[in-house]
Amino acid sequence: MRFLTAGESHGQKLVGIIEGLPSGMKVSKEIVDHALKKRQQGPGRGGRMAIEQDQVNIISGVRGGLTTGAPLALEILNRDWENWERIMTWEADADLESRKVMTPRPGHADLTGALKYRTEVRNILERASARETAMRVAIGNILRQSLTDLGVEIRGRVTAVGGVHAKLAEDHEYWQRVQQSEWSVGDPDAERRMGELLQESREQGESLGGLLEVQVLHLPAGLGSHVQWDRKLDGRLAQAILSVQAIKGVSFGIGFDAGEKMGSLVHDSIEYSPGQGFCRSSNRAGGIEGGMSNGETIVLQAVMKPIPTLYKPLNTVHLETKEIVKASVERSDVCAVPAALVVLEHVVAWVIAEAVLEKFPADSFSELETAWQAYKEYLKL
Ligand code: EPS
Repeated sequence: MRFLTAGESHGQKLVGIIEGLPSGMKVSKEIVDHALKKRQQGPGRGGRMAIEQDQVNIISGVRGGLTTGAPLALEILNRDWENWERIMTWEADADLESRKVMTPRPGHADLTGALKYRTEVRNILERASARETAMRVAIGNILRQSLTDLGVEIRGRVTAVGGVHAKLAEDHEYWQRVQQSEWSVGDPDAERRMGELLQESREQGESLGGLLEVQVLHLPAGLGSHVQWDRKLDGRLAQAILSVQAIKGVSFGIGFDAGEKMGSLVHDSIEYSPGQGFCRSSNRAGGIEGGMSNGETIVLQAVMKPIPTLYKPLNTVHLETKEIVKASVERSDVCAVPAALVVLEHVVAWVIAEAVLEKFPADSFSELETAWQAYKEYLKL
């Protein structure tokens, strides 16, 4: 299974193709659109999100609500295109001058991309933009829907924004608060302080990053493999997470604390109960050992840097004059941590679905479901 996306931030549309899906997977456009809407929200979003109303068009590969096994093609239109058509058109008479960027923004792909591709900065930033993540959410959501049908749940929460840390809990009420929170935070007090910090950042022309956590529940042991570097589930999840714009680090379970503690305080004892199979007494490993899911909840954390477009810009060098000047200011978000959480949940869904299909290769969802159930029975040993 594989996918590709294409599309510029201010181009006509984003497109995506998924290939290698089994037939018979249920696909709901409403569920995809709900995820797309959630990705657009959050208190720190800028002016662009008032223009867009992301919705997916399913072009091929689904009939009567079920995948057919053929490549699935998707598109999401950019409503902002009508303001950018003369600038972004492929036609030879495109207006290449009026939105030319000569002062690359530190922290973005602008400068290195322009040097590498020997092209102007706009050609780089249009594709480097996090706009592209809308399509990755749509693609991940198609797979997430089938994971839900198999009983796998993926959920996420924002655990800190700009140094304000939320109190964490695992109970149902807490997770309901996360669901209802515009920050995806389960601690109302932290949420209030995040709001205040956002206001301060906006006034100061600053931006804010944060910490995020994604969990995958009800996954059987044995997805991924220890035998080769590129089959390890934690390595594959890490790659997917780090591919999301502005994400700079990822860890699993107790994460970097593992380097600070004795082994007995890091590893999880193995337990067994008849009819239930093996489990762990704790989950410090975050659900992955030896590059394989171990049957516990997968728990991973990620760090998002503050968005590098600053309304109070840092210094840069003018590409022509080579003078030190202020970096260009493009319209941007002040904080997109809650939006990034939606993206992380969906890139995780893709990797997990890929690992499921490797363990249970199937041309139809019913074959997959049969093999999945049989394996889960076997694990009860
Ligand atoms: C982005 C800049 C802003 C964000 C954009 C990512 O867009 P614009 O330049 O049009 O104001 O809103 O995010 C999205 C469009 C999106 O859908 O998430 C950037 O430079 O990465």
